Amino acid sequence: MSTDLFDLTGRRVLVTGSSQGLGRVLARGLARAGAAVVLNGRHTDRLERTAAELSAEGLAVAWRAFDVTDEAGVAAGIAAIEAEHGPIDILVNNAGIQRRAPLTEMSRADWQAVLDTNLSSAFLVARAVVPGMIERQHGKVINICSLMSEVGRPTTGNYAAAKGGLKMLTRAMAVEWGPHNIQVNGIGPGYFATEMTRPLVEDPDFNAWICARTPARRWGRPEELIGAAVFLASAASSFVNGQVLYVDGGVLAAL
Ligand code: GCO
Repeated sequence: MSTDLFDLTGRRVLVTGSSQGLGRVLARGLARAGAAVVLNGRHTDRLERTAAELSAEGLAVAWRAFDVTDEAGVAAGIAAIEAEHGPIDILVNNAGIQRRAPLTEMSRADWQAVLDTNLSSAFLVARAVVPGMIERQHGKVINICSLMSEVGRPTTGNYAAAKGGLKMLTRAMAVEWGPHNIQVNGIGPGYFATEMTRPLVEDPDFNAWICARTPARRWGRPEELIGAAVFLASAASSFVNGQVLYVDGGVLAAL
């Protein structure tokens, strides 16, 4: 099997929400596969620090701070990236937050913040990036969904609604942009130990429950998502469109 299938050399990828967490891991993994990476987040200091760390490894990294929920900020940010660095060939819509609460106690603000960041941002950023991909007649969009695109659990109703919507938005994007040689797919992480899930990892009862519930009997390691990202970002997935690839240790396969 030629490894060229998975080579991202000469491609530019934007990963939203990539100054830390899974986004940072995905950005580093895609850069190690040959891509020129553009980091994104809201906090300039974090972006500078992460860019310096990845650059010190010899990776091709740039960054642009903008809020993925701000329509004007997204348009300006994408225009600046493409003017300064060149066209975006691969978009990874990774930005996401959690605001856990029972639905009957959830504020409208927490509902809206999760829907805006985890769902609407993918629409706003893709709407700014994809016209260029259409013009060039090639591109990749990867939406970071979740096992909560399929199942929920108490206190994550806003998150599950957003990630469920992101699965369907992935399909909607795939059918509209497929004729332009743009493949749009999702990655659905199961339970991974990150900054966002730290409270869960450190909860002995939750930790025990998740490990028992997952056929792999453990939490995922963030770097275990890189293979799926490289696959969906590369020529190896040129006829894959509208799919969500779950990387969950088997949890969705189990009763
Ligand atoms: C939770 C977790 C999950 C995971 C992840 C799974 O509260 O149950 O935050 O939502 O973060 O999204 O893909």
